[in-house]
Amino acid sequence: MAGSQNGSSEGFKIPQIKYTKLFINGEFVDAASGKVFQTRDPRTGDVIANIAEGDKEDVDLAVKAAREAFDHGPWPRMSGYARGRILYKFADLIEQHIEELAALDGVDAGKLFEFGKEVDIPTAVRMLRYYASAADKIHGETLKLNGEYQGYTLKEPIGVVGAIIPWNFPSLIFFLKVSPALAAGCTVVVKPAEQTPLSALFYASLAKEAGIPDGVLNVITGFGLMAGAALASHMDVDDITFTGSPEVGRKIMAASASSNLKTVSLELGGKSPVIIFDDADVDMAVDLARAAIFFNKGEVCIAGSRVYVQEGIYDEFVKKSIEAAKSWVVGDPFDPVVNMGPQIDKVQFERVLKYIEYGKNEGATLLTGGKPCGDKGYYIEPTIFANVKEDMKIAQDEIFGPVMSLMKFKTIEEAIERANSTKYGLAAGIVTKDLNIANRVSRSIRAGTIWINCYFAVDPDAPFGGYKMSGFGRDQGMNALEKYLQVKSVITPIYNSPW
Ligand code: TXE
Repeated sequence: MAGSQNGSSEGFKIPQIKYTKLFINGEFVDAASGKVFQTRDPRTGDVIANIAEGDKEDVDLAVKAAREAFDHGPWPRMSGYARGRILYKFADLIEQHIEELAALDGVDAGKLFEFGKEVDIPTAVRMLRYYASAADKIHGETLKLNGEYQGYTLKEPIGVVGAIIPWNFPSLIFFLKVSPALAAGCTVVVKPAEQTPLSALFYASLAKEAGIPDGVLNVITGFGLMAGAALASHMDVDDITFTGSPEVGRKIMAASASSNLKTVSLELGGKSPVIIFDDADVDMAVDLARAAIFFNKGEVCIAGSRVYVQEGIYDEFVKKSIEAAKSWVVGDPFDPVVNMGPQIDKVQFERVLKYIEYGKNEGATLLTGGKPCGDKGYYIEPTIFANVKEDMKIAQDEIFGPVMSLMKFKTIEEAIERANSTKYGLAAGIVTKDLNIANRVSRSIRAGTIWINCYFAVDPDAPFGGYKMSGFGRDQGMNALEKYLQVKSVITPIYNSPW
């Protein structure tokens, strides 16, 4: 194992933790109960900081501030251009603090520091600028209508948005949700995951510095069962946008149904197939498949966790994939030679190891990995199973860890059928030089994103979301802006009023 697991990597100083309190109405405040919880470093399991534990009472205060800012404040009323300028400033400030932010996600989530600095947070910044530039381009339609009337539609911000986000991309998913909502003119209450509160609080302070008015962006740190549930069932929240597990997704829908029928959009993970055809360049396919599952320690909703390889290249692919997995360096995420840090916490670490046991017990062949590594922290070896059958748990459930399930197929029809044989439909990868195969397969896979000869090509302009139980609604692209807008029809007589 490369890299040190002892606190900071050589020469790297973990930043001081400046923000640990709830952010309500433009101020950092203690939880009403005075309670705190601990956020931990997955490299060691040690406590990083005590964080205010928000509860129903704090959610009520944050929603009240967001409601007031929406109903009476300047944010939804100012021009889209003015909102966009403030969001651009917000983006500039994030760039000025990029090292510190990448370090916070590194220590809180075990994410690669270099990747955070070079890709993850820059993508979050792009997301913010993408929607900043859209804020003054929100248009309705002109309606000719029949008879004596004509009309137009107005797009209006939906109101107070609750954003409940997970821990695997604390920065990117924060901005995936917050950027379009703010650009639309909404006010927002964010509930970050309890595992990763640090960067979200930092973003709250930068939002204030950028000039986002008080009450427009609030952050309530705390647990899902308390703070998250209170947000989902709040009578004054107009919309909930959620990324997380299907189990919690169901609870959020139920909370909406039994409260005020707020709109809901859900991104609930996946079990995405990567389908590699005989004509593929094997070395390229091995590289792609390795990154598709082991990137971010497999804690990625779009991880390519099922790899289908056509029989002609299967044996070569297997041999090379074992070598590739063995050369994927596990260690301290602050060490630049490292490819993969620790799993987020003890719960996920044990969950992944449990799935590895299921794989062995259900008769899959463990080709490489399968064990924890290091003497502390939550590190797991890059793991590959072969001879995986569709009905095994490791082929059906989202493991959310560095575990690849390899399967052999003969025909295109078989690949399509097997690729579609899970309850999920978030993403898929296809590797082939044959355009006809690529076209046919991409139209036959029931998933929200298809990558042909690439993977993880995420762009703010490409709508992102799931089919089937991967959820509904889209993040990214103009589709996401629409989620946070209401459409109002305004109708008027052309000549004389009938009344
Ligand atoms: O998710 P949860 P967990 C999947 C992945 C992972 C599994 C469990 O397979 O192994 O889910 O992870 C908040 N009301 N994904 O337990 O619980 C919670 O505080 C309202 C896929 O961490 O869904 C956090 O902020 N909110 C995924 C957020 O929901 C509640 C990313 C996600 O946590 C709540 C993460 C409740 N009752 C996990 N309970 C993806 N799609 O990328 C919890 N929360």
